[in-house]
Amino acid sequence: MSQDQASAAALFTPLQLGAIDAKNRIFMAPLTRSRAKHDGDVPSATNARYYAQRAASGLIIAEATQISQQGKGYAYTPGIYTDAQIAGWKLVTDAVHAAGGKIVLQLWHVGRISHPSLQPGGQLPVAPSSVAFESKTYNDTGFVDCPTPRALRVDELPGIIEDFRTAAKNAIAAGFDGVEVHSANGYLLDQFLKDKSNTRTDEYGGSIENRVRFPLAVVAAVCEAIGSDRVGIRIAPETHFGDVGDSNPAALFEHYVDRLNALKLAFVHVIEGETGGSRELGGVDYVALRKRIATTYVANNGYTREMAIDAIAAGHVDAVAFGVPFLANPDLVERFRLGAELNKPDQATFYGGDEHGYTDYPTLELAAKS
Ligand code: 8OZ
Repeated sequence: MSQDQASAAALFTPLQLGAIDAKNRIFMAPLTRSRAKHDGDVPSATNARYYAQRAASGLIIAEATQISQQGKGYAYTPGIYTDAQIAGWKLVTDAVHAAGGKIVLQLWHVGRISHPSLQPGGQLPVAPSSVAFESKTYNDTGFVDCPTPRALRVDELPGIIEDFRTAAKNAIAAGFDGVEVHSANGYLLDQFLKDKSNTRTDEYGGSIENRVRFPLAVVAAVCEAIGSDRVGIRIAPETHFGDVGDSNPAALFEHYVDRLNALKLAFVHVIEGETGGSRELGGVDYVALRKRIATTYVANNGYTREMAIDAIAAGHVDAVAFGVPFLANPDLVERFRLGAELNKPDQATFYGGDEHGYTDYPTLELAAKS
């Protein structure tokens, strides 16, 4: 074994996350691919093949999945609120488990990142506040501007919490090992957390204590539904994705993680810096944040193999979730073991389309034969 392969051992130490045992620390990050069946947003055998190809990952965090039609924000993303969707996801979890992997489902309500064409009855998307913002989404005609959303009434919040609770139970019925609540990237829960998108004057807006109230109620309900040892959360303290932002992200997320600690989650998954962008925004010290988090810390955002080895070996993070590298390299785990070169991803096939750019990226083995 080379010096380099020996140092990679840090990536291959097993890790227990609540009730989920991961065989290594190379996780697959949730990746929106918009390849659900167009009729009913149902996962298919093609989706099962894609995930099973990546089952060597310690934990697959399956793509963001809407908990209701209101929670949908893009064309062709999968749901987890109908019987057909549960049956479709069962194909995926069976294939991943047969290949020796673990898989959790990311539960998603987009809030205002949507368009009436994707909403029940063609209605306006909903959000904590009716604040104009800059973001685009895509429907079956292509990219469209997101309109100014309608502010949710207090009496609508219990229904959304119920939708999350039911979605978590559905995920377990579909064979998932657990769920990750999507509280990042400018979607509904992040919209409540951050003061640029949340201008409410009731008990769900204003102070930090008020802004965390709804997201915490969602996470608590999901924990109650399936057990907190099968629940993780994804946060993005500093992201501006979806035109969110906060005047004091460090204080907001210190408070949020302190409160999440009481729920005894299986893991907290943190996008460090700008989603898909700079890791050095300067507003949050992630090593300090990690110390406040009383459970497993899964790091994400622009990590290379070497950065992951160093961060795990230093004890700064427990596991690293890789997004785009996993998209183009079904055998990323083996490539990391060997220190091998990576396939380059093709941006044109990220969202929508068929097997091309989805299940046809070559493994090292296939590349050697051709
Ligand atoms: C890219 C395109 C559509 C959705 C996220 C769910 O950023 C997403 C997403 C990313 O969390």
